Amino acid sequence: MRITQARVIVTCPGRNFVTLKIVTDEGVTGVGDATLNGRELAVAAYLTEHVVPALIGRDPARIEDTWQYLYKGAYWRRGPVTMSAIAAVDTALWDIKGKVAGLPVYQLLGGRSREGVTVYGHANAPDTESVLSEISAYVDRGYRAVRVQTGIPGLESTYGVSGGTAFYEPADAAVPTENVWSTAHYLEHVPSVFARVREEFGPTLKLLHDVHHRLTPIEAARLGRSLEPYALTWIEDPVPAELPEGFRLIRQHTTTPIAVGEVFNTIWDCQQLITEQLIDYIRTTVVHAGGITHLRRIFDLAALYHVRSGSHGATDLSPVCMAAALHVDLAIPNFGLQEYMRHTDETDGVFPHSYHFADGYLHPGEEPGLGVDIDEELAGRYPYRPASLPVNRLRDGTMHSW
Ligand code: CS2
Ligand code: MG
Repeated sequence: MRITQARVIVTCPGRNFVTLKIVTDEGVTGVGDATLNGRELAVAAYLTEHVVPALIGRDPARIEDTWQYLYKGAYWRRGPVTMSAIAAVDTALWDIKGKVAGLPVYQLLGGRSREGVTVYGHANAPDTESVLSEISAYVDRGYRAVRVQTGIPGLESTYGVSGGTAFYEPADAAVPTENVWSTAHYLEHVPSVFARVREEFGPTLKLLHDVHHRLTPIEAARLGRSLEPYALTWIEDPVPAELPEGFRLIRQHTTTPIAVGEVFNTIWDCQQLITEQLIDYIRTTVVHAGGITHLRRIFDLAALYHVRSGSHGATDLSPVCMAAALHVDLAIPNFGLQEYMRHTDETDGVFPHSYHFADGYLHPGEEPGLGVDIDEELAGRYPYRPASLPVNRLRDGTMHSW
């Protein structure tokens, strides 16, 4: 079998997605997600100009060799653009391998290690009282874990709180929207949210919270300690993750578990955090961390250090990524949680898939391969629309992490 074509498909069914479709001379095709929120065309160009020409004529069965070729052969290694492009190729080749074998990909990864993939949804609302009904809606749908984000009194907007729609999409303008942030207002408010949520829902519902890179280590230590009475499953991205040593300071002060990794692209990005046990969950995902092949390496390293998976699964990761993630989630021994921000009907129409939600679990389905595809005719009806993630400033205008 040989690769004869690889199409880079950019579509915007409500938000932008980049998909790679690899075609072989025996008619078997595979798909991979290459979406990088706000930088979609950079990955599309990298694929079109620097990857696709080298794929034509290759044996699609050689997944590892192709990964090594694209990684070591690039010279300029790592980074979100390069690794998202490699991820798309890798994911599509696993899709093809499953179809050729007549097996769902999770069977190629060692088979089922659990009955289903426990997912968490996003409850978000402008204030504490209104977030309670959002949480109830997830509990009523059978979710066992819920991420909780609310507005911050005194701030016009904050991360994770949508304008009243169920689908939170932060890339809301071609030129970045400017948000304003106050750590003092945030640290003052968040503990009261979880005190109220625990009062309403009791001690066992898994609760998560995304700090979204906005604190210093000592501020994160204060937040973690203030949330200890509410036993969160994790606080996520407490600080910008460029300084692994900073997490030692957080660990010295609090037992609140930490989840990090959605912005990481390789095992080297998270190696120190894992081997020093500075985190409890690693959130790397198929589309941004080099595909199924590399993600398994990260999770295998994590398993040696009691670190569990908690893969990113926002709406800006396409159903192709979600499908691939579920096959990995089902098979690995150290699965923790899978984020699942449901896509819109428009998006689901472009990406028909076999994964489905039942009794609090997502199931990838039993179709050979990944169980997902792209309807290229329908995708063609949704042209790309420039959209950037916001930027964040402090009240005095100082640039801050968004
Ligand atoms: C967030 C994301 O889902 C999460 O945990 O961090 O919504 C993130 O902000 C977006 O994926 C960025 O595109
Ligand atoms: Mg996050």
